[in-house]
Amino acid sequence: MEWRVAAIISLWLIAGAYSFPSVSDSFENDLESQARLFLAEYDRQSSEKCFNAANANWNYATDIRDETEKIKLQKSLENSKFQKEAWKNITIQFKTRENFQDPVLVRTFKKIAIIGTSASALPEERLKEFKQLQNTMSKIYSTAKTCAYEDVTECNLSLDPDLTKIMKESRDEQQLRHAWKEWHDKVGVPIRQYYKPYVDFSNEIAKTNNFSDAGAFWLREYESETFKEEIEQLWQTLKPFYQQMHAYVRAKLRDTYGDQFTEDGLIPAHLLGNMWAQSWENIYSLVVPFPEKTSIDVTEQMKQQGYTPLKMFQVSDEFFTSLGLIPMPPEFWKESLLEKPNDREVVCHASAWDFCNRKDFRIKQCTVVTTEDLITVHHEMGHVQYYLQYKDQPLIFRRGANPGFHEAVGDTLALSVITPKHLKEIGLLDDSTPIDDYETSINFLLSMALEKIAFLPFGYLIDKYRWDIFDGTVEPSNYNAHWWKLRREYQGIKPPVERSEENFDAGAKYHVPADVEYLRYFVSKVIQFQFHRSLCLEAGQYDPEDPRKPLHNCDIYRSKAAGSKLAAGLAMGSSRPWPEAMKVMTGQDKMDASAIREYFKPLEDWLILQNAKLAQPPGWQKSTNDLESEAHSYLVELDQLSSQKCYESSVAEWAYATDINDENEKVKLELSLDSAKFSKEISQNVTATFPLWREFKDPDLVRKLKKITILGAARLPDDQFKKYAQLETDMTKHYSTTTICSFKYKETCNLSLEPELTKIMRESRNEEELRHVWTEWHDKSGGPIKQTYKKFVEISNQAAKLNDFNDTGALWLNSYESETFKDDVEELWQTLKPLYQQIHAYVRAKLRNVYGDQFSDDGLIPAHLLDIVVNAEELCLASFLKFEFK
Ligand code: KAW
Ligand code: ZN
Repeated sequence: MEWRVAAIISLWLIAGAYSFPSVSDSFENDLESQARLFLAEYDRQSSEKCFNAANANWNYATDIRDETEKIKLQKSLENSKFQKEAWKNITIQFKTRENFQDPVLVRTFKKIAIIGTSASALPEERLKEFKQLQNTMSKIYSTAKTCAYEDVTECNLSLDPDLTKIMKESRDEQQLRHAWKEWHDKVGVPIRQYYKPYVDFSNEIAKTNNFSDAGAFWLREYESETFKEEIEQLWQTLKPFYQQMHAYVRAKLRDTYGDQFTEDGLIPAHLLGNMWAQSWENIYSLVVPFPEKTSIDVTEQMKQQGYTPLKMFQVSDEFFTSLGLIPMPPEFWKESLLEKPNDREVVCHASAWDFCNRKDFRIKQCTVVTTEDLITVHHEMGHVQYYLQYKDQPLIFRRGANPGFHEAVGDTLALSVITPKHLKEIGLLDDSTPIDDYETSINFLLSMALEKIAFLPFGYLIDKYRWDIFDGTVEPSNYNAHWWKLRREYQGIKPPVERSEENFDAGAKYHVPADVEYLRYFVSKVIQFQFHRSLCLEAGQYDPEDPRKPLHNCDIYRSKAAGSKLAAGLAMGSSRPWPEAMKVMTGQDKMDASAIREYFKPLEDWLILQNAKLAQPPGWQKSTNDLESEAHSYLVELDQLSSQKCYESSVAEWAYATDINDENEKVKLELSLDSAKFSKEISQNVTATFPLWREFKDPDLVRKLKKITILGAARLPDDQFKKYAQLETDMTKHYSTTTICSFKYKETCNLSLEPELTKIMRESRNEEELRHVWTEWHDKSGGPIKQTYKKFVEISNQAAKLNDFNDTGALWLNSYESETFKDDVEELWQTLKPLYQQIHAYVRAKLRNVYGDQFSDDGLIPAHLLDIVVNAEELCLASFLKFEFK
């Protein structure tokens, strides 16, 4: 093989500043082995660029200055430029790469191609602009200072540790409110102006990579077309539990802060022990179920025992190695930054670093000696363990199986570390403390749920929010409103002070200005329990059949079996799609909430009971705004459905009106009953879903809803409505089918109103004939329906009353939407009456000429002389029966 390599290397393709082996013609038939050589060289050069960029980035993040920022930018651009050249080379040399036999090669190229394009998507100048923009936002976040509550002229408080400590420890509502507002105003507001340009840049890059927007670009890392739906499904499964937690915590907070804060069921965001209300373990002492029993807050113990940040990392390292995992290398201990320095600005948000040389791995964390940070230490150590496990993979596969995996490693181990059993073992809980009773378990599980379950909606909504922004669903003018819409809807929390579109509260969370995808933490929270369950089974620490070995008590400490199972999955890096790595670690190839549910089962049961006892209904009110937009969408959907129904009934009515027969009548009646049921259902739906619709701000919406809720006869109970419709049909049918006998030919008895009688009324001047026709018609058409009509009036008044009207007349008048309509019509009549009387007098005089004066002695004109047989009853009924939705 040696000569081949030599041949290729001698044929370097010089492209731009970087050189890659080029494809020689003579090797055309062996493109795949050339691809391998190419990749080896790519890996070497790429690692070097990656190292330089990481190094410069580290120097900046641990010492924020203009000088370090400049170098960081420069090295990052150099790396991008390199990736761009690599990508160009690939597209030229390996056009057929998707058809390679070796699936590893195909996967490798697919990954390089995406990374390469992302770097090269923008021209160098624009890329620089984008990176500067990202840096500007992150710097605002990392260097922000706020003013103290006690002394507003003291303005050097940082997030870490000052504000974090206040949010965690203070129980003074005013002070918490102040800290919350300071942080959100000092960080969110200045970041806001950069966010829209950032969104545009991100989308542009995504589009050049053939993704619809930056949200879709992020989701690619999960390699599943249905990932979003799977996440939603998981959330729906876990939501009831979250709502129970929420209800319980809310009730407890009322004991501390009074009920005035939570009347609407929402919890103000500043009372949950955390700046973002993302996890709630810091208010454990306010919500502890059994205060007299053991709790696992070991902060005091750690302090008493003289724990330092370094010691916390050593304890963590010892846990990892007890499983047979890889110890942190000497470079780690030498170069990591484990405490906040006080002589310079640093990026305090914790992170774990891979310097791409298989040697340097570091953590940067402004560690404080608390239980919370002990967990974070394990979290960060998990990242480094992953790095160490996959360090022998090619660079392109040195990533998590998916981003959620990377976040889950340390947390999985921490699930063992934090058990009371383990804390005893490492001397952080007094050996004599009883821990095996029910109350202690509930205390423990609640403290875990405050961290894990409370986090879920937050872990989901941050990216839901950004997906909505990236795909254009949310405009810049709605950035903050949308943030709070989701915070309210998913977390059931609200801002402690008034917010507006000046603010950009999402920007006050690290990952938003730092451009870090966040769904990974939601994924991690679910899969870490799957990992835990599998490792616990492996360690023999958990037995689903044995109540003495519940999942939440499991500690995998010192289990080499568990360690090697974990390592096997981690060592794969991203060389295979994540379900395969998951299969190796858990035997499952899907995300699944059953492990997390099982872990917390005793607590969930306890909470349901407790909330019932405390009469705490889980859930919270939605805001009028949210409800209004829901109502809008509902109406759009309804419009389609109703149009369809309306069409069907019209067809049936038409068929009947143009061919009165029993079959058509039956169909018409059925459809009208169906329509009535439908209207009733909708109306009930509206009042149930939007009980306060009358208070909506959009008048058009209120008008539509009002029309929907007035139902007319449809509001009658089904059997009554059937009767009503039958009466109405009987009457109109009788009217339409009445015939009378002829005046001249007594045996001819099939004269209909139209055309025969109408013609006679119009054309005949024979008073006797006219009188015959008039009398016959009225007797035959009107007479027999008198009883029916009486019933009809009763039932129709009953319907009117069900609609809150006095009678059918009032219901009819309602469609004129005027309180004074009756009076207005009366006034019109009074105005027109003199004219009518003039015409009346004139016509009467003329009719006397035709029929003689004896008919109008009293000034009245006999009705049969006026061609007015047709009345409007039919029309009235038709319009009365119509249901309008719009
Ligand atoms: C959390 C996680 C575990 C335990 C408790 C927790 N509480 C809250 C979280 C979620 C989240 C948060 O604080 O909101 N946690 C973090 O951000 C920890 C920091 C990190 O380790 O996840 C870090 C974030 C980061 C990403 C990219 C650039 C800079 C910082 N992620 C990494 O260091 C990392 C390392 C390897 C691969 C992927 C990410
Ligand atoms: Zn992390």
